[in-house]
Amino acid sequence: MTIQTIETFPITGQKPGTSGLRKKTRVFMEDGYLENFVQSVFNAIDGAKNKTFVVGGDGRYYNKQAIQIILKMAAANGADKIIVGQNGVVSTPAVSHLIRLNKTNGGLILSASHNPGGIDEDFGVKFNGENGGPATENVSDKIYHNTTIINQYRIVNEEDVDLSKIGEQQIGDMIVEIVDPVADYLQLMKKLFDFDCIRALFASGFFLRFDAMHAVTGPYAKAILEGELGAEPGSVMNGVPLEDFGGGHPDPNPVWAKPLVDLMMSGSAPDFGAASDGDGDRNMIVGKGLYVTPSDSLAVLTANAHLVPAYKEGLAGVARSMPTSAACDRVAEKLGFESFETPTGWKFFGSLLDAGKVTLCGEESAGTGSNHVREKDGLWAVLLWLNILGKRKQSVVQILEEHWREFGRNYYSRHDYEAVPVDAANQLMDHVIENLTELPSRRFGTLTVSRADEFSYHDPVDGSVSSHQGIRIYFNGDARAVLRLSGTGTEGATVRLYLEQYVPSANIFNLSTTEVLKPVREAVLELAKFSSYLGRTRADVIS
Ligand code: VG1
Ligand code: CO
Repeated sequence: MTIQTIETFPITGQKPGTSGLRKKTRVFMEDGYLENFVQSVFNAIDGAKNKTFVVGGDGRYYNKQAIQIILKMAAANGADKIIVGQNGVVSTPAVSHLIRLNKTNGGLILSASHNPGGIDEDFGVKFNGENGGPATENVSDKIYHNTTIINQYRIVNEEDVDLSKIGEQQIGDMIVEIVDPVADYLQLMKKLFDFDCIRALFASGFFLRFDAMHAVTGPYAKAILEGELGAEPGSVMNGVPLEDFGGGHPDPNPVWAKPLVDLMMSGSAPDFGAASDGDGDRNMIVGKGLYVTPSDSLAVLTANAHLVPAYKEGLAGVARSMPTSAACDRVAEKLGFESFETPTGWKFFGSLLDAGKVTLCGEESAGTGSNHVREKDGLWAVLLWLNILGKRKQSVVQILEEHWREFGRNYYSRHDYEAVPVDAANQLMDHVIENLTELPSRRFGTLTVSRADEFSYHDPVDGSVSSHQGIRIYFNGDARAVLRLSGTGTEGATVRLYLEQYVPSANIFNLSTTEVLKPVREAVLELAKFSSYLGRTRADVIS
């Protein structure tokens, strides 16, 4: 085995404080770009010598080539063993599980999640630590620092590994173990859920449609839903992972999963519709004629998880990202456990999960998860819903109606303004931040501001503080608007506007979400001067 040490230059593009890198695929294909990031990761954890890692990706364009590079670099850096999913395809939650199950030193995930794939689209890589979750802020900061000073990386000059062949191969002294990406994950799901109950549900004539969006969950959904649980063959649509996801954005929301949502709103709707994203960590849930917002889904799961074997003792607590609606807080309050509000991103949940403070977590962007892994998990959420439906023997609509009758309803919507010039987006945010202290008691349309701040999070476990995590504006009458800039886009800036209005025990079919949210939308558009900074008030994607 010949180890080469290649001279290189620092790379740009990683956002400080993030455990990963997301860029155009062609940038990743430039000489040394991926290599510099991977070497920076190894350097950040005191090297790879005698360590074991998991490597897998969502199957997008450049996945396989990137894996070969990582394997050769791991060998050159002295790693003992790398566990790789067959053909290099492993969902993010399954990587998290493999890291934990095999007690490895972490894992590298190749994905740009919900961003489109292809040579002219996006690629990404992120590092997860030994708890299976996104690297801690400390490690992320080191990775970032390393990318700015790197001057060499190590790689071996060896043949490619055959990623299609299950079993052990070797690069020099390093073992490469190719595993079935679904098998261990399936075993975990069997432990958590009552598969007989879900089987009985399908046997009773219950129909489901799962849209894998040509992304990583296809093989998992087919094996588990159709294979193990007896859903009709064909229940999984777009089940073959494609390098460009069939040209779409593998983002499970009413815009990008429109065909599924249209089917669910039609006369021939099956009983249950669900979709997952590029790397399989998110989920969208749709009932017959009813789109379930991710915030409501988290609240319903929080209220019903005890019906399922894994959570029968009840929950330690629940956590939601700040922009997620307060619906789950109401459930936690009633059931008598704590609820936490964290910044966007899964790493903050990891610390609460590790400390046993929460059992379930979720984000408004359709990420839901629990203490079974340290990532959000799309298929897990679908199975949890199915198990609850099987137990309660009610439809999604009935369950939501009962939920809202009991807890009231948090009407909710997210409006994304995409590919905005970076300067314009920053000016809009800065303008609101500069005026925050003057906002309370000011009136915008029919609403009066009661409180406004910039969200800052104090981690109750490790005491770390994360500031500037988005703007919260509360209005009298239980309304809230949140403004933040996306950290995952690769073109210009994306301004995310999150709208919420609580209505006690609302009759769900009498009020439209657009109507209910109109006052808060108009108030925040005026207050943040959307038309002057962005030249428009219409959002590109509403979910
Ligand atoms: C988006 C979502 C956020 C999620 C993040 C990563 O981030 O809004 O809730 O945690 O994607 O999800 P942002 O910064 O663009 O709003 V994924 O599926 O890429 O792992
Ligand atoms: Co994802």
